[in-house]
Amino acid sequence: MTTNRTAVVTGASSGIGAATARTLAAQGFHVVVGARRVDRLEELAAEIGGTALQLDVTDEDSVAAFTAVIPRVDVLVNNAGGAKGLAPVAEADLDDWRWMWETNVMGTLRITKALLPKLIESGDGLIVTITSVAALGSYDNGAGYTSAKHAQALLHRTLRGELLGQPVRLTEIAPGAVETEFSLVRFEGDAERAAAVYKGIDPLVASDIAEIVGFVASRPPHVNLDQIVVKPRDQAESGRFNRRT
Ligand code: 8X3
Repeated sequence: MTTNRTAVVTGASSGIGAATARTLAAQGFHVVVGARRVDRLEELAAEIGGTALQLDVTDEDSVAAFTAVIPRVDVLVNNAGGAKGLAPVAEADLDDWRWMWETNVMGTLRITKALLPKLIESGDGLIVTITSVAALGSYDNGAGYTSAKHAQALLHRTLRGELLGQPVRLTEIAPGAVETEFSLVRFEGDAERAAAVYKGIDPLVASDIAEIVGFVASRPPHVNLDQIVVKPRDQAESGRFNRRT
């Protein structure tokens, strides 16, 4: 691994994570990409001249092995996360809730906690956490996801105060509908149901979010973009869309 400025991107095998890795590499960062699907990661790392490392943010040992071999971290992008299911609280699937809390909340905590000393040591660290508009409000049938995203966001926002005086910036990006594998995962591979989420709207795409991360990462050290909320023009809030039929 090089001694260049290094960015670590979690959940980097597809979607926002992969697009962000490409953007940061184009800005001159050595990018370490982590995810469970190593085959996809290796292709991406070869394309951008980065480093692919297997990572399961829900697994302590995996996080320890991942973080131990990264000598330097200037930018951390907490992107790993996601939703499972869409059910009223009265019918909540506890395993789905556990998965969402483990991935979004505990995953962000594990990685951030482990890499914090290196981010501080860099002298100009940046933590970008990809939350969601689901971190800003509630919607029916979405409590497993909205509650996890709120908790992840509060973890991130709390660090903003706790790290005051340290050379680390913190940016939360809260996207609305971005057409990625997000809905395919939420609906356990049901492609038709996933496609319906974006039907009749012009959703954001992964590179829209990656460009924002690139903008944030290229600001001078004294500029902290605290929170960026980004939605398609066709979306006013979670679940409220202008759909053309
Ligand atoms: C997902 C945001 O608006 O697609 O994080 O539910 S939305």
